[in-house]
Amino acid sequence: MRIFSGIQPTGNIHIGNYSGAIKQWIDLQDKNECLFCVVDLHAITTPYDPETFQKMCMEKAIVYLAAGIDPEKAIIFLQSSVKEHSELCWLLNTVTPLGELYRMTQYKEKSQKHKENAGILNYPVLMAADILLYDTEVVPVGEDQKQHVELAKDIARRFNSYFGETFTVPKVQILKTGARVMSLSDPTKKMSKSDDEDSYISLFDSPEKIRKKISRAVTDTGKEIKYDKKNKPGISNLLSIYSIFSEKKIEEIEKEMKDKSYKDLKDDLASLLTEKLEPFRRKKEELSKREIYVQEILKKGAERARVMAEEKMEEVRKKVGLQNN
Ligand code: AQP
Repeated sequence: MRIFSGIQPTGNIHIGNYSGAIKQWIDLQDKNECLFCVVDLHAITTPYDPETFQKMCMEKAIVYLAAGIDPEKAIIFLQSSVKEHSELCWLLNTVTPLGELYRMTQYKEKSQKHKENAGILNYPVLMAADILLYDTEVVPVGEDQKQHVELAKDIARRFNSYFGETFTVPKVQILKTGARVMSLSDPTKKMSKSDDEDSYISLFDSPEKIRKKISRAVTDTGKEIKYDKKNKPGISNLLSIYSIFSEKKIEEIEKEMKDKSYKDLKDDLASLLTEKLEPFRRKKEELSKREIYVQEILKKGAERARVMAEEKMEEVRKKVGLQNN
């Protein structure tokens, strides 16, 4: 199967990005044709620093590698190095009703949080272009991106009906566990890298930071360690994170924690995360010293993606009556 997914280069990759997206990518890369992209064009829709932006993009490529994406198996590249993403986005804009963009949850949230711009509104059209450009069959993402992939499917269907069969209609793939990790400071909101640092655990946090952040995580009234999202959102989130990283069922963890306190749960979780995230931190440190190697991976990845994208765009231009030169 052809797989496409991406992460924005701004902010620190957190355990939510890992469990919602990257963990799936690692499982998929062995048996599928995978394209994993650092979506830099998406990231510039919200405030960022142009001076450090290239460094951030490079860092995210390192994160992919450190987390276990194998460049021999998957294509890793920067979105902006394949110009066809932007070109296709423009064409898809012409078949996307504005009303559908205004109802996107992420648009509503981001346009409240930041100064509104057309890029925030058109974010999902660019995402549709990323996906459709490669005739992607499966898009592995976290729960929050489901709505955007559904829109990409609608855009593909609409385009196909106007101009004739052109795009593969993709499927979204969301894991049952870890698709929506919640914020440590407000467990009713999803963990997000653009929020306060205490609200998320980065994949590369030091053991001290992990312990500090987990010890400060918001919990609930009562004493019982029980998964109950409605009445115990804080404890439920900690149990979910525990389950993701221990690969144990929540019921099993509840049993183990039966006579323990919230503090015991936090201590155990901090130790578990420290142990599981340690290899990522070590690999990242190692790769940070090999910048040329990482640049070469991105260059090769872009070359491979470009061949696929150019071929598809030729077909698309022909379909919409534009010139191919
Ligand atoms: N809390 C989460 N739980 C599970 N999956 C998540 N993802 C994001 N947050 C969670 C998944 O991570 C992938 C990459 O996300 P992104 O960087 O493209 O943007 P995002 O979804 O907007 O992620 P953030 O962390 O909230 O970033 P900011 O704060 O920059 O907007 C996606 O597959 C997403 O589902």
